[in-house]
Amino acid sequence: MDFAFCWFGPNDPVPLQRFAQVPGVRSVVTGLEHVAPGVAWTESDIAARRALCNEAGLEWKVAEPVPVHDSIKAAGKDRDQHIEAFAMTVKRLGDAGITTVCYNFMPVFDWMRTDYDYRLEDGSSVISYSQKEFDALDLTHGLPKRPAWPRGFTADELREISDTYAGVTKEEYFERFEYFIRAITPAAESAGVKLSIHPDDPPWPIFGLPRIASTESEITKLLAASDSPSHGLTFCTGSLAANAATDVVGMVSRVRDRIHFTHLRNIKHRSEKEFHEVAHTRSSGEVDLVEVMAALVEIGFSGSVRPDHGRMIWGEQGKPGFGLYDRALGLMYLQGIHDALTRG
Ligand code: CS2
Ligand code: MN
Repeated sequence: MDFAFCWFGPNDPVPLQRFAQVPGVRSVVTGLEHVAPGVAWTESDIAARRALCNEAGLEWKVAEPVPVHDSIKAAGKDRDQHIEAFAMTVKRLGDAGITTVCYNFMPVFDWMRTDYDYRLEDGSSVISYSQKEFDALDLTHGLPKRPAWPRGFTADELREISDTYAGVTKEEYFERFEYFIRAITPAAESAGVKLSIHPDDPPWPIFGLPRIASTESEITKLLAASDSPSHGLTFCTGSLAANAATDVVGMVSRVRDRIHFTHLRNIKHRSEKEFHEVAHTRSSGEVDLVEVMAALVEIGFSGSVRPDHGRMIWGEQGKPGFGLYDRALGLMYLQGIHDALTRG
């Protein structure tokens, strides 16, 4: 297993070199956040980012996020040209030695929370989602930018989005995914790149838009859309566990070799659709990462592991969910479990 951090590029408050000082970390997960969705990443941009990683003594193994243009998700008339651009990005990443591409197929809105500074008893700050807070959002003046969103949305844009998706059923949206994955897997296979779809976060529809990667059965259906070996899953324990009905540990052995990449993090529910992030340890929350790691070892998972979201602790300021200190604590915990399980 390869233990890594994600880094949001030169604008990330955490200098890349810090990750290299965490024992056992030899690789980094990163993406070209400055390139607009739908524009093919250039060889020179990819080479420049890889050089930054190598200068810090780290290997760039997983590209994340590689955005899927909204026109592909909305089945727009120019979706084929955007699929072509995505294929070009995949090819160029493969040529540069990057072996995994993590993307998501959530319409319009990337992962979302309703509180980005929720305080725990220990005084640390985490990101939290509450359906009550979500339902109370005043959309009359649009929505301001949130972490992971490229921008905010005006009220007119929100109306346009809901018109675009009015009446689009989950089945229809699934067919759009099918169209995309079947078009893109040949390029991924010839580039030697594993595509890794990230589950919905949170794992239910927001703003009335269809979501198709929220439950184990939906993800099983998505994975069956193509039997290409390049089509697989980013096993994100926090996103999956936010739906309390999901048996996250058992799902590892059922999804098995379709797991191309893992995000191992922990959450805690306050009610059915209210949850917040917690430290990675078993006693901190509901996700038993000891059992998840044991299941990953059992299936022989050999891909990359990243600690995904952490708390903001010791007064650190940074991108909500992506502070250095608690992700480093989490990664050491995960490596400790792995070492203990594989010591024989
Ligand atoms: C995270 C995301 O939602 C999640 O579980 O993995 O924050 C992800 O890191 C971002 O969307 C970037 O890919
Ligand atoms: Mn994740």
